Amino acid sequence: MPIRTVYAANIDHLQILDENAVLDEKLAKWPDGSPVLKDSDVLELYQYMMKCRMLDEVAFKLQRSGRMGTYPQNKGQEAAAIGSAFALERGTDWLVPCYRENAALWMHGLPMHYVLLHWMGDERGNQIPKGVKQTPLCIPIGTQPLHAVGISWAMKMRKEKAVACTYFGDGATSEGDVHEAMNFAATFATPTIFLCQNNHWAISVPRETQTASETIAQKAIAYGMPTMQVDGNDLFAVYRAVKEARNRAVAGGGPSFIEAVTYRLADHTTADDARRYRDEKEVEAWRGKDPIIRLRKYLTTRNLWSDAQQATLEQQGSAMVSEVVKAAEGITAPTNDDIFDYVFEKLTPELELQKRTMRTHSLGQGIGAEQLQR
Ligand SMILES: Cc1ncc(C[n+]2csc(CCOP(=O)(O)OP(=O)(O)O)c2C)c(N)n1
Ligand SMILES: [Mg+2]
Repeated sequence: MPIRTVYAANIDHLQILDENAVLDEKLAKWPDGSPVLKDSDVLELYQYMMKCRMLDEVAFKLQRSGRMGTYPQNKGQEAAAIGSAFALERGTDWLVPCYRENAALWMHGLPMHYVLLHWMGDERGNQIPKGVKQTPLCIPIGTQPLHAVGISWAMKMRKEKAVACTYFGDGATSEGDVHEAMNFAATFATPTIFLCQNNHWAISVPRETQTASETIAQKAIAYGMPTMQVDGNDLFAVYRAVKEARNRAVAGGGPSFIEAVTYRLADHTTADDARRYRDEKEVEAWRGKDPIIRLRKYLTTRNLWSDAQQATLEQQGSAMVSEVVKAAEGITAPTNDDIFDYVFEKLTPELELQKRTMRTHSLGQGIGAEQLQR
């Protein structure tokens, strides 16, 4: 009996707008001939990306001047965030993020200062307003894909035409949770989009050390879901891939995996100094693939964007950023009650006493069992 191949696979890589801002005219159209992204869309999305970058730079300075705890810059990954967010339905689909896709959250209705509040250590930044379909920033690496699968499974049971898109990094794919999430999603055909932002680094661990796989996308093959790699710095490619994944999911086709190949242009967070472990030449090469520069070049070549428009955008952006910072820093101080009010529906007698006295008997402040009974 000859040996048979029982399974063979390949991973497609999609790029539509290349590093030199040259558009693949064929891939930039849907099969019916309509554009994947209209000029007006590209203009709008470019402005979103610029504003995100401007707020990112200011957030960095807030940390450096002691006005914020830690901050992970999104710099370089704006196309992956905005391209995917634009392919999802605001108010219908769920975003289940990590912490490097701020622009997607803002586009789907999160007030921009909430992200700053989060990193300033104010829990109110995590109180997602009603109607905004997203979960708070998730710091425990790789845990949020499980939440996305749970949400999308519920949506499937309720026969809602919606998806949950979860964002995570290359490093997260070494966590068991991500694999359990993928296995469950594919087996139960949940409408989930797994969007891996492969930015080449997990703090100081390079992609090559993270996994022996050639691509991250191929891991999803094992779970039995459609998977592909896209140029994550190419707005068109990210948008197209996520749109296709969404269409498939709402038609009952189950989950998809998308590896967006991008690069973290800044340090891991403000608590990191990437010069200690990565080569400046590598960073320089990726600066040349910056999604914002690429898109501006594209728009300029098509006479859709001018230096004057850029100057106006920068002025508007900087006014907007000041307002966002003002909203975060101007928030009233939390009250003592906030410590108690959001965990239990009804406080236990002991917590009730602590709330009333702002003391805990375990610290020997004279509040004992007899007071608890009153
Ligand atoms: C469960 C868990 N383990 C470790 C950490 C510490 N940690 C924070 S970020 C990070 C690297 C994450 O890398 P990646 O998933 O590629 O995301 P990126 O920061 O590159 O966007 C690690 C290990 C954590 N937050 N959670
Ligand atoms: Mg990473």
